[in-house]
Amino acid sequence: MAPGTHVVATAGHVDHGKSTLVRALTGMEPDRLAEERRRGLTIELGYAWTTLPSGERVAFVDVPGHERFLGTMLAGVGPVPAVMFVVAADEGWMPQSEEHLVALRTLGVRHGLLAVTRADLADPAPALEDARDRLAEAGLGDVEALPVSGRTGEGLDGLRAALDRLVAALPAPDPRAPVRLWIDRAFSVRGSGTVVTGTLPAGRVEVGDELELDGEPVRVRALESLKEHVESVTGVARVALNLRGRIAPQRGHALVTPGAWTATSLADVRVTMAEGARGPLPARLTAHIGSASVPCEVRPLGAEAEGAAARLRLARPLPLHLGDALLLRDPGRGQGELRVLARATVLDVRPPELRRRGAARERAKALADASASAASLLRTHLLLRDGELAAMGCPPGGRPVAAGWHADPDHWSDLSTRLPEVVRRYAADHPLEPGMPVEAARHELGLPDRRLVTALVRPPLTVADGRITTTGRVVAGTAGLPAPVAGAVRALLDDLAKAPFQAPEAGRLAALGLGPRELAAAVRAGALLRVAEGVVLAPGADARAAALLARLPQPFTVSQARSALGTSRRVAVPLLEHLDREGLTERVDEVHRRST
Ligand SMILES: Nc1nc2c(ncn2[C@@H]2O[C@H](COP(=O)(O)OP(=O)(O)OP(=O)(O)O)[C@@H](O)[C@H]2O)c(=O)[nH]1
Ligand SMILES: [Mg+2]
Repeated sequence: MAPGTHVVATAGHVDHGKSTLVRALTGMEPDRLAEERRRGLTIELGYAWTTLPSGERVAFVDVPGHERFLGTMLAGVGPVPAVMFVVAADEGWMPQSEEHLVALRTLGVRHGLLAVTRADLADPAPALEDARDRLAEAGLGDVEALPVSGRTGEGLDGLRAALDRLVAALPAPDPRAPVRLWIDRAFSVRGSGTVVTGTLPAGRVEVGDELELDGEPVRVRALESLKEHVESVTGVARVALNLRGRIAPQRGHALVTPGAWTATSLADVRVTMAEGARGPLPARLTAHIGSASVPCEVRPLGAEAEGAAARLRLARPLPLHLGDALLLRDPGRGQGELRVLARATVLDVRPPELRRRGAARERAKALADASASAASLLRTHLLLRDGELAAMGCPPGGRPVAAGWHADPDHWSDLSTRLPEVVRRYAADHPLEPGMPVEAARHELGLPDRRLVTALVRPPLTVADGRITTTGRVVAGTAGLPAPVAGAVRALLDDLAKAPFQAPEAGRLAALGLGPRELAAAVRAGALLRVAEGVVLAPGADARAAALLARLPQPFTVSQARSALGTSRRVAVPLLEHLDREGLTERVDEVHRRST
């Protein structure tokens, strides 16, 4: 395999020797500004690279340690998968060491090594042991820890070998992943136009590619990685792109594969407080992801006891996927206070509106079990297209129900029981028409695409000439019944449409003139479902009940089933027995059943 390139960010307290070490490893100057050299302080992100003994190449993003530049530090570390954590032997662990570590932990950085610099000034052992323990505790694992001196060169060969082991252990990013390149520098070059640089975390960019910047198309005219012209580059890599397009790129904006991300300023998230931070969160914060830092408002959705679901409103839209982690920082806090407050894990990038009373709490409950998956998204959105799921970062797992549409299984089974009812009611209301127009059924079921309706059609329903016809008697329903019976059954079905499991009481049946003989005829015609003597429901009520029961914690009791279905024991007991016979539920013991 050809040698690859890797990107490693530095981290650590101000003046602990990050830039000196990068300079000693690469022979390149990470502090390019005159002011930086004059003050001996990193202000802007620095970039330098070298070839390791194995032939692998590693680029460093050198970050500032000064507390005033935490935002810049986060922009540098944001898109980078690994870190070289620097602690000075003569000073040991310091406040910005801590702050940087909390930030790395919050961003989910899991790979790194520890360089204890300035080992020529003091015994490195105490600082090394202390820092190694802290890194392990922060989720970086049992990192390699090496004493080095950027001044004397001591330990540098060992550090190069350790860097080789670090990059060899990094997971290989997917070259087919959609591109999201967070811009960390943007400038104009006379004669070539706009150039942006950034760390490409995954995916592939090629000369000629069309990407998007804030919704505007841009064309990649030329490409460089580590100052060499290339035709294409795959992540992880430092890249410079020469762009054509009507754009004014800035740090914190991202170049993305068109259609592969959801640009949103509203996201539902799970908030995890940073180590050492205490809630409640202030309402106004700064969200960091990649090289972006965006003011935001956080609205907790549930009571605190119900977990940490929140709605994030960003001051400008960002291209996001489910599972993305945003770091929330309090821009208002002063010196010595913990400013990195929390991690916000994205759970929905198209959150539903919360209009009704109690909607926020309900949403919080739903988000408590949510994960970054297509199944979880479908529970909220019910129906989504392939492309929508991909743009939300959750490629569909299962098969589409129709023409690129994916459905929540419960919703789909609910629709498939509702369609025959809808068709039957239409036939009753329009006795002279040859069937229900597909478009009318689409409208009635509130579906976004007619192809979903045709996918729901099962025998005895069929589609012909844009209409759903009811071929057999089973759905023909009331059509074959004497008019008074048909009318009475329709009245029952109307009741049942409102409360599907509240079987009509004997008094109601008698008032409608439905005696045992009339009921038997209606059941034979498929217009009613007989559950037990004198207990009738609408056809399909059994499948609908089974779908609802499948959502209960398993196994369940009669009384749990009864309250889930909103009915009485008079109906629940025979209905469950009916479901047992149909194989939709089964008995576990004397009192429990489960869904099959
Ligand atoms: N004796 C000695 N001095 C060092 C060593 N590494 C860095 N220094 C000195 O420590 C000071 C700070 O070094 P930098 O490399 O600028 O530190 P930094 O971590 O990049 O600082 P910021 O970027 O501002 O956070 C400089 O005066 C360096 O010369 C070392 O290994 N030994
Ligand atoms: Mg520096």
